[in-house]
Amino acid sequence: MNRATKLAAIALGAAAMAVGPLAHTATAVGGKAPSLDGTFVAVPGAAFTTYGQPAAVVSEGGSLTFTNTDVIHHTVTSDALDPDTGSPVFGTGDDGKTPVEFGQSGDVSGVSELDPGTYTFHCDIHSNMTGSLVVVGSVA
Ligand SMILES: [Cu+2]
Repeated sequence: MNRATKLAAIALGAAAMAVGPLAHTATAVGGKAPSLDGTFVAVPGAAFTTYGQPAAVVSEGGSLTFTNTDVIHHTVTSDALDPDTGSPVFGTGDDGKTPVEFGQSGDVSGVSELDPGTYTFHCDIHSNMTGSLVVVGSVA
């Protein structure tokens, strides 16, 4: 290895070290998925198939809005019930099973209180409508 090659190799090594931590940071930021909160949609014909998307994804502490673009009303209602109140752990409206009229949107209450994990839900009116809510924790 001549002197020029040796210098080039050293420079390459330094460049790799400089890029390494930056790339790692970019990956970590991307992996955090910080802005998953959003909307879960029921599409036209949902009552006869499913909600039209299999899962809603929110970040821990985030919120979820249910948008009903079907032609009849639906709820998002957790399968799990609060052992103290007997009410859904999360769902549309204050009682967790308030129908969202077609063409309307409604908040899904209780979502911000959930620990990271996967939770199943259904439509309180159409039991064939089922879906999952994935709550993603932050990557420390
Ligand atoms: Cu429904």
